Amino acid sequence: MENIFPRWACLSKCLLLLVGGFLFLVYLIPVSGFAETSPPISLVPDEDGVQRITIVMESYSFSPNDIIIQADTPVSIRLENHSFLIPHNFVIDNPAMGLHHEIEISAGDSVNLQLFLTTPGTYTFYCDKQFLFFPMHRDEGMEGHLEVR
Ligand SMILES: [Cu+2]
Repeated sequence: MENIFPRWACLSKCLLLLVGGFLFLVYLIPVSGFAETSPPISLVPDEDGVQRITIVMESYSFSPNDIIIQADTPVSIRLENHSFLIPHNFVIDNPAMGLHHEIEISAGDSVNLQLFLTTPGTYTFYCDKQFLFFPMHRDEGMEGHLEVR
């Protein structure tokens, strides 16, 4: 009678190696975005009165992540996820201002967000994605600020 267990043991080791290698490549190598802060960018409205900005999302950063906008002026934010395989989101949450957006952006995808902020102040945005036991993306550096003046 043939013993099938040694073959199964080999297969499970190969699987473990594949999954481990995948996690290592995707989650542990791209840590370059950690705690980096880009210089603040001041938005100027286009001819149609809309302030426009593109924010690039990578593992694990928003670029730019410090954006100064004008109050009482529409803002159009294009969110581009440049990550390989990793989904991100854009969360901006300020209940006192009635402001809450949580937008999912798949890897390689982009989404447009329209905002109209009337109250000056600093609004924090972040990505709250988390995979298994790994840290939340926000804690890896995916956090930024909209400063409304
Ligand atoms: Cu993320």
